[in-house]
Amino acid sequence: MVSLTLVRGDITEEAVDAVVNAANSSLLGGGGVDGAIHRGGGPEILEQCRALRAERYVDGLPTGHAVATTAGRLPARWVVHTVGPVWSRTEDRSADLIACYRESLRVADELGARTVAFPAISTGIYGWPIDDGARIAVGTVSAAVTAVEEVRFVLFDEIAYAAFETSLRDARDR
Ligand code: AR6
Repeated sequence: MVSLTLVRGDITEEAVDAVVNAANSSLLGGGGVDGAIHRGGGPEILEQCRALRAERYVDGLPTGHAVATTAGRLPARWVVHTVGPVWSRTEDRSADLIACYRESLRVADELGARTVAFPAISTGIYGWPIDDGARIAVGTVSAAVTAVEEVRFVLFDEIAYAAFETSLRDARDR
């Protein structure tokens, strides 16, 4: 069973096998986690993203899918880019958010990664409420069938950290 841990901090500093990027479908960078990963990892990540766009994802990486590149100068070995759904008040897009966690772990398995760091996908610029985002993240990763041994959720602020702590407690009590 995969062990789940919580860390408060910046995901680009995690020395894990794979860090997951909350990307957008262009794969060409952005703000939040995406901006930090490209800034910290350097141009090699963007080069591989451009190649993926040219060869495999001409129309962009679809929401809920995941793909790996080098981690460039980051302490991790790989970056797994996934595209979270934009929060909608009128439409339930949680299947896409679940898919992000599952697909990222599937790609991590293909790479042979044993330790993976996730941000709280979609809960920043994409507006997903943090309590629900945390519940989906913890529920999906705890139920995953994977060779990954440790998943570290790296939370940027106290509110996100507290939301993940609550979800983890609820999952353990169940
Ligand atoms: N380390 C860990 N967590 C972080 C970091 C960091 N360095 N920076 C932000 N967070 P976001 P999204 C938290 O906006 O909502 C980009 O422009 C943040 O507080 O990075 O999936 C992409 O290109 C929040 O809780 O991702 C897309 O266009 C969580 O990470 C779009 O944003 C996710 O916030 C994706 O939006």
